[in-house]
Amino acid sequence: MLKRIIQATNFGQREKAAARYMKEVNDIQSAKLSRRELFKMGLTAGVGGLSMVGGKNLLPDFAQAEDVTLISPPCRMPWSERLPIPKACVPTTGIKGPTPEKGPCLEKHTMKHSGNINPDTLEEIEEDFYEARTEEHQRWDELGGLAACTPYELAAKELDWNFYSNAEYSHFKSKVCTYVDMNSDAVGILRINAHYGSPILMRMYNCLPKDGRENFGFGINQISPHLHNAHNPPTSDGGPIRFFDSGKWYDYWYPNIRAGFASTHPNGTERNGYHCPGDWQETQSTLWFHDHRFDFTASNVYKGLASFLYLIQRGHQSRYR
Ligand SMILES: [Cu+2]
Repeated sequence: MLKRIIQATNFGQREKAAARYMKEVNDIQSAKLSRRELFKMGLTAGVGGLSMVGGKNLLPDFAQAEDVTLISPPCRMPWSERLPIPKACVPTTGIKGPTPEKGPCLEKHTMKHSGNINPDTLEEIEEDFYEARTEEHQRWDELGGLAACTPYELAAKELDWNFYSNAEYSHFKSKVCTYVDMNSDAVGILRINAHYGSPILMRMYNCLPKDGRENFGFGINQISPHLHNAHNPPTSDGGPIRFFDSGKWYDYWYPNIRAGFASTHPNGTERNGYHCPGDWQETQSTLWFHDHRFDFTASNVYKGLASFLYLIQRGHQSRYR
C-alpha cells in the first residue's frame, strides 16, 4: 500500500491512477447498482465483493489495502445513535469578579476548575486567571454596555471522551478539547441562544493544559474562539492572531445587530411587521464559533473546539428547541 502511494505521488503515475479510478467509478455507475446493492456486495467494505460486478476488477485503485492491519477504532454499529442536539448554555447570574468595562480588567480571577487537578490528591487546584484582551470594546456604551448584555462563561478544556456507547469499549478514551458551559457544566458541542437586539457577553476561559506539548499529537493550548460570520467588532471576532494562552480569559462581546446599522441603514428597516436595526437583508441565523488560532485552526477544531450560536429574531424562538 505504502509503495503504491509513493508511486502515485509521481506526477505521471498519479494521473494514470486518477484516470483508472475515474474509469472504475464510471463502470460502477454504468452497472446501475444502487447504494444498497453496493453495500450488499461489500463494495464499500472490502475486496471480496468487488469481483462480483461483471467479472471486472472494479476496486478503486487506492483501496487495495490487503496488508493493512486495523488497530483502531474498534468496530461499531453504523447509524445506531441519534445525532445529539447541542445543549443550550445557561446565562450566568452575574459575572464574577470586577465588572467588565469596555477596557480590559487588570485584576486576577482565582478559581478552581476540573481541568487543573493535583495528580496526587486528585483535587482541583486554585488557579489565577488574567484577562487577555487589550483593546476596548467598540460602541460599548452606545449599544447598552454591560446592562444590556446576557453574560455567559465558557471554558476551553481538555477532557477524556469515549466515542463508543458500546459497553465493550468503555475503556476506550480519547483526549478531546472542547468548550464547557461553566454555569451548567454542559460539555460541547454547545449552543448559545441569541436574539437580534440583545447583546451577549461571552467570557471564555482558557483552561487547556499548561504544557502545550502534552497535546496528544496535534492542536495547541492557545485559543482564539471565532464567531463565524455575524456582524461583530474585530475585537470580539476571534481573529487568527488574537489568540491567548492557558490561564487567561477573554471577553467576546456580540452586539447581535445587523450590518448597516451605522452606515447604509441607520434608521433600520421594516420586515414582516418587525423593525430591524440595520439592514434586514443582512439577517443571519444558525452560526457556529470555532477556534481560529493561526496555523492551528484545523487541528484545534478537529479536537473539538467548536459550538453553535443561534441568532434569531425575538418572537421566533418557538421554532427552536
Ligand atoms: Cu470560521
